[in-house]
Amino acid sequence: MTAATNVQDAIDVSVEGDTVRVDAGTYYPGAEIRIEKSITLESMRGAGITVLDGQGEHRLLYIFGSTVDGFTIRNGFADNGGGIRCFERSLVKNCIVSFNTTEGSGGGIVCDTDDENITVRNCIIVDNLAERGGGLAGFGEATVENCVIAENTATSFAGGLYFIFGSFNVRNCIIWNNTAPEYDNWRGSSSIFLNVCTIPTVGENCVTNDPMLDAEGRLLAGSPCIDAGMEIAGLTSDIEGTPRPLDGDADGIAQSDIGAYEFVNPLADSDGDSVIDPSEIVAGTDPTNSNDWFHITAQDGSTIWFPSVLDRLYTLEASTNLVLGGWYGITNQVGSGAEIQLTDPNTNAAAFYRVRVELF
Ligand SMILES: [Ca+2]
Ligand SMILES: [Ca+2]
Ligand SMILES: [Ca+2]
Ligand SMILES: [Ca+2]
Repeated sequence: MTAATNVQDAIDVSVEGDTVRVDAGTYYPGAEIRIEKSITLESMRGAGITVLDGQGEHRLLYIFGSTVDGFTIRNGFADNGGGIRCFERSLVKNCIVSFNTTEGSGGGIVCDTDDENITVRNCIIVDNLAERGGGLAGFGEATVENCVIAENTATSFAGGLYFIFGSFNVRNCIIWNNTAPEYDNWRGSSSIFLNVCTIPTVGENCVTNDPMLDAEGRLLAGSPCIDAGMEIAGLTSDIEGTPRPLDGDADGIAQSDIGAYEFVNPLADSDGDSVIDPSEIVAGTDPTNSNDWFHITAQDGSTIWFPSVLDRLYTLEASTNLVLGGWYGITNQVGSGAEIQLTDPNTNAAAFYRVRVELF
């Protein structure tokens, strides 16, 4: 899809169980996008480069019973839920929700349900504005997990998070540096808070020290949120798709982080397969699975085979003398997700081969 109006058109012609995929780009839908059936709306390239912009004129998403995955939702405006209004059986994940405004509740997101099956997961919710609940507000019940809710403002109370009635599960979230005349970060006494980083302290395993976030909401080295989260069934990756849990403090024990991004320690080998986490992430292998690492799978003379993933460049290199060193590039190919076969056309001299993989 390339044209903004096509997002709603594609949703309208989809049927239950479909996935509507949106290419990278900035879209100005011109009106609220409505999804009122069980489909998934997902970006192909992630929230960083796939933007829905309301230009300060309308809400971006009204969702009922559907999944939204991987968008930046910004500059929305509405009476409640400036960026997103979601109802039961909705899942919002891997989104960046920013610069949305409401004169009511929930500057970024409002959750509106009587039963606990709205989930907001791995989202960065920052710089939103409301009268109550600058970042997120909820009526009823929902789960908010591994989100960063920071730098939001409310003009009345609850700058970050506000639960109006009912009970919310809040876990592995950072609720920090929000502002309001009353209750800067959160208000919602009947909710269950587990492994949250906020002040004042609340629930179990609360972290009240500065989470040490960078401008994008990532954890900086030394953050008290690294390896301080609880493990949540089915939550096995972060906002960018980096697998969880990783051993962020390199103490030999992998544990999920609090927040939307899993911290990658430059020295850690979380799964013990002898390939460090940053190298596995570059190669596109799973740093939480010791049976998965990048390697050549077959060789026949000067031809070698190996699996590939998207957005990587694979270069076949050769050396004729391992003692004296000197590797030189033979040929390369961009990953497709399928197995790649590369051949050294010079079959005259005996050679050693290796494959270099880098982000492309
Ligand atoms: Ca650890
Ligand atoms: Ca971790
Ligand atoms: Ca490893
Ligand atoms: Ca691995």
